[in-house]
Amino acid sequence: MALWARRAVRALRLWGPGREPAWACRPRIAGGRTPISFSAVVSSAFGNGGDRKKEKLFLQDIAELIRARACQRVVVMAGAGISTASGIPDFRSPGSGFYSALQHWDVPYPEAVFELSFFFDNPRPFFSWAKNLRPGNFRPNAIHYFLRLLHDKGLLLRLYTQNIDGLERASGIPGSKLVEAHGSFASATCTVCGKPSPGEGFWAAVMEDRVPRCAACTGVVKPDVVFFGEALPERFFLHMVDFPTADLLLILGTSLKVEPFASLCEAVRSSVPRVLMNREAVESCAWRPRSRDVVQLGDLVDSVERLVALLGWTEEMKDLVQREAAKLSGQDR
Ligand code: CNA
Repeated sequence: MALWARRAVRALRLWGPGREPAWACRPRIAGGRTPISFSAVVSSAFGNGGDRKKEKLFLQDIAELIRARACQRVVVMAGAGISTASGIPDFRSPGSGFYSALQHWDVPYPEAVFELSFFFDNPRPFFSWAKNLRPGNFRPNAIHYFLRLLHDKGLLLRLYTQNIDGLERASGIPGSKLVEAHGSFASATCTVCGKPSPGEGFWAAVMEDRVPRCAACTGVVKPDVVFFGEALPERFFLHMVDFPTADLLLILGTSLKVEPFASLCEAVRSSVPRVLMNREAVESCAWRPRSRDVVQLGDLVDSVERLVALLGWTEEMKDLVQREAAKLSGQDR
């Protein structure tokens, strides 16, 4: 069997035996450090010498690996936390997250809003949430543009996003580089006859607090976002080749609570550095860390700006953000 296929099979056994116990290696919470040489960084990152389990990696090391093109097949896993700076609440942040705002609705538990059985019974809480997410309502932020810059520099192998706000596309990242694992609001389909519904009619109904209905059969129309229990888009299976061949994994703004997406973070090779940037340490990066994990806690925009500065890309980022903001403003006129 080809090497990539063997790795893909291994990637599917996401909870296979043989991983290091949590106490064997702690996550590396980034902070001040004495810089080490580039060769030491590459060596520690990819195990070309020394006892690599003892080598710590920091954000600066990751920047050096990218600058030296020792990492040029970067896979990104993104969640709602990359869009909060654009003004879109995430789900689980206490106080500001959508799940905290659900007391106005008669919802048995927060996740029910995204379950088909509840949706068929009462689609209004979902559409009330969807209203805010109509295309064009929000703009990409510095995090989206950092990912765009990774693409422009030929470093982005693929961006796997759980987000359905379309801001990755809006930032100029082409569809071929994207896996919108939980679908998007770009299209909608009748839940009864399966007919695609034209966007204008759908959004007109949602904006007027009406449940959108199919013109052909009057069934409820649902945007093509993935509800709990629904199949993920076929493109999701690209992970079987992307993750085993990645040389850096960035995990940005996600609680890693939703499967099967969350377990992808286990699917990169064990020698591949994983960088988690989030407010808090999450899931396996917290309780089953790998020796080459870098955990950068705090506000994501700050963390990304720090990485951009370490990469020496600050001016390029500013230019890109200005150019793209002007383009989007032009489209609004
Ligand atoms: P989540 O469970 O709400 O987790 C978000 C994570 O991001 C949390 O760990 C937060 O602490 C963290 N976070 C939020 N803002 C920041 C910030 N500024 N800096 C650093 N960390 C931050 O959301 P997930 O994406 O993990 O859950 C998957 C769900 C959420 C998917 O099915 C999405 O469709 C769904 N969702 C998407 C959007 C969107 O498209 N923008 C918005 C809300 C929910």
